[in-house]
Amino acid sequence: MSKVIIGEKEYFKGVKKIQFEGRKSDNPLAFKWYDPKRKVGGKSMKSHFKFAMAYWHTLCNTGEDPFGPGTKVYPWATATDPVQQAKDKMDAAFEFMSKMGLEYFCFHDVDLIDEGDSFKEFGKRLDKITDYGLQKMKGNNIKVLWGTANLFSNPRYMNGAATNPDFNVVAYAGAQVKNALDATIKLGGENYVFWGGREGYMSLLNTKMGKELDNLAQFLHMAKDYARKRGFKGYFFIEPKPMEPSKHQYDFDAATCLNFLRQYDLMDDFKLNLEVNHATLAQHTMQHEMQVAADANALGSLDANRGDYQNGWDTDQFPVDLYELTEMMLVFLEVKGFKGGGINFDAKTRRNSTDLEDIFYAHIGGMDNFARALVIADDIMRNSDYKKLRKARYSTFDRGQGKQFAQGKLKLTDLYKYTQKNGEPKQTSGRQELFENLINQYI
Ligand code: XUL
Ligand code: CO
Repeated sequence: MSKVIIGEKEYFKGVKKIQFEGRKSDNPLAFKWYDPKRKVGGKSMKSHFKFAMAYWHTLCNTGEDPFGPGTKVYPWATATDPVQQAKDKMDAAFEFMSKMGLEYFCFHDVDLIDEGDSFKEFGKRLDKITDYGLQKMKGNNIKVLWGTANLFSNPRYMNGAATNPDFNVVAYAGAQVKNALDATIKLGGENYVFWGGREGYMSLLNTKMGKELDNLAQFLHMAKDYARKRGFKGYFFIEPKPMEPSKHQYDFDAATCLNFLRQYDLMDDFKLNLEVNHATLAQHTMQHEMQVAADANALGSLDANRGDYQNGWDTDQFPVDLYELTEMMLVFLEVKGFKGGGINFDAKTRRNSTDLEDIFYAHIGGMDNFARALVIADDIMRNSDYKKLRKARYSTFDRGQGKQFAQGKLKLTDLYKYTQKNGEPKQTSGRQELFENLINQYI
């Protein structure tokens, strides 16, 4: 994709299409590492990653926090007519993506257009903005990585959406999901996400957890059946997060989500959309979450960001830590990528980053860091002893009784007999520091 898509107004006037200029360039508006066509492990960087813009952070979030209002003045948010405002925002979105070389975006229904004051009005508005979206998508490569419904901001969802104790709210949420699925399908969306915003509890004293989980599963089955009937072929993703806004979120982490999907027979259609900052909130590393998902054939997609290492909050900052990203890319390459998804920058510029260019710097940094980490991880996989060292650690399972154990051919009494002969095992180092050094060596 080379075309820049400008609507009636150009919003990012000082910025041309971001080009790959290599690591010697000191142009802050150029890629140093992300070269979309460069092949890594036989596949272009562009197709490895499928980078996506998050509509909500990039175009809607003005930087408000609990201590003060937004600081960012967006020129696409000035029209008083909500449909015009949504079209301006979409023009800005397409201009931004085309200048960045981002071929995907992700959205919540309410990001596309303000919902107005009735369910019917919201439906009509969604129809209009998705008509406009279809028009904007014609003749270029910009696609929808996933759509979703915001079932957590409106006060009606304060006690949850699909897990609300009141059927009337559950039904409203279902109706909203129907429209969001329709919008996603209409725009050719490749996947659909359920992040359980307020699906959890604040106090167990007023909560029937089992009933709420049964209802959630029922709800997801209904949504999946509806979309499949409409011909939707993509995956559904659920997005683990342990807390915030609820004290306890039902989709706590990857393992909890997988248990839920297995219990309610949803594994075939649902994969996971993992987010770095959610992993760290659950006191896991992101690579841990990725491995858990991948081992269950459920690594669907990533929401890229980072938290704050000191206070642990869900700060949704852009990724910068190359060492951490390299560890993630080692898992990514080993499991051969995602099931249907890509890398969505669920990240926002800081409240005091108020220039429009800051949004470009943020995404350039994120894409460059992923690209560099991918190159390093590929180098480690192909040229270092990394795989050999790990294989050697488990080599006792490749022969003799170890092999028979792995094949399920031994009984507990066989282990008893073996140990009577073998005695105390020889001490074997885990050599963690040796493994850790490999990453710095290849950076
Ligand atoms: C919230 C979060 C959401 C989901 C989509 O922490 O990550 O933006 O990704 O609803
Ligand atoms: Co997210």
